[in-house]
Amino acid sequence: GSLPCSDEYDVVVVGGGFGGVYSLNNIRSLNFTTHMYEAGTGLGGIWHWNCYPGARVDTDTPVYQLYAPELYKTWKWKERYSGRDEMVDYFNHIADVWDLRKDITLGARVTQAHWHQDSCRWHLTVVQSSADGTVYKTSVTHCKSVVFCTGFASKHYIPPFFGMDKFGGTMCHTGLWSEDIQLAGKRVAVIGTGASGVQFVQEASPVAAQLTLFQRTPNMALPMGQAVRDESWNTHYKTTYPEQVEKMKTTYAGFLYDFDPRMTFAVSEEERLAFYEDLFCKGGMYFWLGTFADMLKNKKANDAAYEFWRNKTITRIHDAAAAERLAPKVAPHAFGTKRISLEQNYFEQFNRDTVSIVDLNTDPIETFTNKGIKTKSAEHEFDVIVLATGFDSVTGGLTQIDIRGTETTIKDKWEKGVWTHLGMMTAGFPNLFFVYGPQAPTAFVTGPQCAEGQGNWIGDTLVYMRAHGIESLQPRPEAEVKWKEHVNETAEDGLFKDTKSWYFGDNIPGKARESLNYMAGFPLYRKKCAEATGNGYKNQFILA
Ligand code: NA7
Repeated sequence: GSLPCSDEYDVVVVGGGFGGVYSLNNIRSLNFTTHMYEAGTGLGGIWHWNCYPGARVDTDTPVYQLYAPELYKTWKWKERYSGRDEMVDYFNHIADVWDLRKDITLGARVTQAHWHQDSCRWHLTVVQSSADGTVYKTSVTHCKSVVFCTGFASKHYIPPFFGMDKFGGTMCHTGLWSEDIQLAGKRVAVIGTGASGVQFVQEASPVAAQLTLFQRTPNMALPMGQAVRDESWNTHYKTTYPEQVEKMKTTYAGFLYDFDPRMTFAVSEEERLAFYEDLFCKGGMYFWLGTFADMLKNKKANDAAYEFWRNKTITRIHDAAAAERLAPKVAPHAFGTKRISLEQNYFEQFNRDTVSIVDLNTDPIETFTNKGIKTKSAEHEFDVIVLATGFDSVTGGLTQIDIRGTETTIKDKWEKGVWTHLGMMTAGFPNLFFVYGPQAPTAFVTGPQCAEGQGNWIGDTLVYMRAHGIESLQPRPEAEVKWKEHVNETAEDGLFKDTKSWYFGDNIPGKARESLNYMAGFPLYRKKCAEATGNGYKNQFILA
């Protein structure tokens, strides 16, 4: 039976990360009645959940923040790359300045969203639970529009290793970390070498009695170049921040730098190596997204970048066998076509007697045991097994919820591939918006910038609907077909498509292989979003 409606809003926001807090404030300032439900016990989204030791932002300050003057003028950053706890503090700052908490229910997971055509309303089922997971209330909220801000990494992925249930020690996925887990003096296993695995390894290695990394693919990690942000830095950047923000809007990934227009081999070898060196020393993503224009497009240019990276990296690792595993002579895939992680002494950890690597390509996991992990060649004993195995990225946050539109669910509609318009709406699901989702620049732009760019488009669309008495708005199916063509076309241009990665859904068995991101950069994306509203939205949307 269905529960009676307990709350009614113009717009409900689901999820309290960057997308959610920005949209909640924006939508409220546009005079809609609104409310946010967040499954976690605190705000921050990914920064709330990923509390594993070492969790840290890979985009530098002051880029990685929302741009509202009332927020940045009253906040001071501590480091160039913020740690997870600082991000949680920052979200509390946002909630204070914008007075958000009165319109937020924490510990409230939206498990169902069903469209009711007769009333043109979404009926949401909201399940509230306490910190220990005990459900204490299930209720129904009605709203005209809903904005899912569930992020690109809210559904964790645990591979089905044989015998997992046999393990008698502590086992945890990085995205579901519990701060109670002890690592000091323990024998620790880490599976996975994405951003989470790299950060965890470099943090846990110094304290663990023993750490074993189970690696399938080495991470071509770059030196972070961490730095302190002192009082004078904080004062200084604020004097030019508005101009910096304008600059960010013009670059590919929303950074303060962009690809260099020169081609790799258009300069002399000496010049090229000096440029690489400079990028490397700058730290962060410069060597990835601030390098020669053809690095991610031309195989030879890419090989040159890899060679430089490898030469830099192997000098840091004492043991030749370990060096070959972490930075092999033959690159396992084109440099930078999987998400690059930023590291702080990651490679030096493998110089410790207590830290080792198992190469899963030659020594695969056969089974978990009561005491640890048995690979083809050996049996390892552990107290803690850390699963840094990633997420059902980009789509999982939406497909894991029972979202039913006019005809079907999002999960079923996307069974064989994603269909969206502008990566923000999908046909058959009127008045349903999503932020930081599929077929948007999600993995290739900073979270805050995406939250604002998409959040503003959604806010403007809601205002347009209200002003014109529109009860329902959804993309035309033909607009989706065109968007998919455009997304796929832009993904063809470059080396990314030849590498198996979560960018293309390869990490989840059975997931359709296609570009889950819009890879043509945020500036062009903004332009496409603006164009789509032409002729009163009528060219690309069905209005009723
Ligand atoms: P990622 O980047 O998806 O990394 C997951 C890691 O887990 C990756 O190294 C995988 O190896 C590994 N993995 C996944 N399945 C298996 C199996 N079955 N066996 C062995 N190893 C496996 O997730 P993160 O949490 O690190 O980072 C997510 C994003 O957060 C990141 O990209 C940033 O945007 C921030 P593979 O590389 O596929 O061989």
